[in-house]
Amino acid sequence: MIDSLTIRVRGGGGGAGSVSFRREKFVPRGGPDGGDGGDGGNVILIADRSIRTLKELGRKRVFQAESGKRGEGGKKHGRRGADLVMKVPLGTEIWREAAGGTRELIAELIEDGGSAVAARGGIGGWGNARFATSVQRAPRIAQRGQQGEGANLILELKLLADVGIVGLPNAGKSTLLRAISAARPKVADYPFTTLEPVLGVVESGWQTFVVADIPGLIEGAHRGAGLGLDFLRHAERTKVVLYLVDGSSQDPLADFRTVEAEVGEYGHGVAERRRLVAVNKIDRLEVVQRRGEIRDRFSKAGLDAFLVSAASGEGLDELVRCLAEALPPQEEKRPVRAEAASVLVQASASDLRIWREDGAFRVAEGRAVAFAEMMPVETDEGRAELWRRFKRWGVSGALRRAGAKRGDHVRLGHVELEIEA
Ligand SMILES: Nc1nc2c(ncn2[C@@H]2O[C@H](COP(=O)(O)OP(=O)(O)OP(=O)(O)O)[C@@H](O)[C@H]2O)c(=O)[nH]1
Ligand SMILES: [Mg+2]
Repeated sequence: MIDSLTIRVRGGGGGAGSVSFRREKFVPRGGPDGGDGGDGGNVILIADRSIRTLKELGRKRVFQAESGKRGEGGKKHGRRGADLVMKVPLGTEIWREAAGGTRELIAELIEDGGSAVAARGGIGGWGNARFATSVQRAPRIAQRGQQGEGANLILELKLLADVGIVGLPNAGKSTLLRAISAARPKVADYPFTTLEPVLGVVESGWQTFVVADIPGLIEGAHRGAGLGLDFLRHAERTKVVLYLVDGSSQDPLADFRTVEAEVGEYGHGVAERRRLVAVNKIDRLEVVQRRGEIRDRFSKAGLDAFLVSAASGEGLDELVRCLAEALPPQEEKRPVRAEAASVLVQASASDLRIWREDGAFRVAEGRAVAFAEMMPVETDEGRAELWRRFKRWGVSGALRRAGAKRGDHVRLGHVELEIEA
């Protein structure tokens, strides 16, 4: 069974750089001292063994990391935005929605503590202190912060069961799973209705766990009778085994012993799992009269049996609560904010590409695009500074070689400029 969830993630925006000048006595305007904006936080997914299903992420579907703070005067840099850390179950696959309805696998978190950056925060903008030169001593420009990366993610998890329901055919295992989860295994009044294990997610208060409805097993199953015992491998990794017996059978305790013996024959530690016993179908008339007697027989055998009806729902709340309690404790599971700053990879300058795009020249190169998007290109000073850097970085030369001349338009990310000189 696959648990799946579609969410929107966005890294925090970078903080804006500051325009500020030193204030000194008798100096009307000191040198530029505007600090840089802080980088935005990343959205990070981390695998945590205390989380069992994607349901535990809650109903929220949009996850945004904190933005970086603005730079300030006195060359004070803005604080970095906090990462938004989401805990997901072990085994979660992270897919990113791509153009044209396709999707790509970003990461598969298999180990406890393994993590992936789902969306990077934007870089903080430079303050005006960075733009001071011997020629321009009082720059009045600062960059805005870069936008955080955004993505639609599909999280997928192949579920592992926490609880396995075992019992004779027709005991009502599938009916029980239908009653306590949204799973819809087939139910019918004949043995071996269920041929493959079916998983359902059960919620009990703040706890969520996965229950497997396992096909019925009969005496001699370890020798291959009925469907055999192979499917008990699905119970090998469960933490609790629920033995379900039909209260309307001749001898419910003997039925339990039969199943117990088969589970013992199977081995692989399943018999050593924590176990709970439930007697089902207590709504049936013949069982109503025998309730006390059935309970006594089980308790004389040292078994504290739950009396339930998967059909009417009687006793199920308590059974589910006790199953949840029998599971190892789950820790805090909501997305948390972590102050731990992870290093942001700055775009490298090595991958400059230029091509024609309906009359304009499109420049693709991480640093140049980020720089242009963050510069105040609506001001003369901002544009002049941009072209000065582009000359130094070889972007202007590359444009010339690509055939771009004065008056031509150049596009970088969502910015469009005209070549002015
Ligand atoms: N009266 C009554 N009937 C029930 C109850 N639970 C299950 N049944 C009936 O018992 C029959 C068998 O139920 P299933 O849930 O298919 O039993 P199962 O244990 O999954 O059986 P297999 O898949 O064959 O192993 C069906 O006719 C159910 O309607 C109950 O609590 N009360
Ligand atoms: Mg069944």
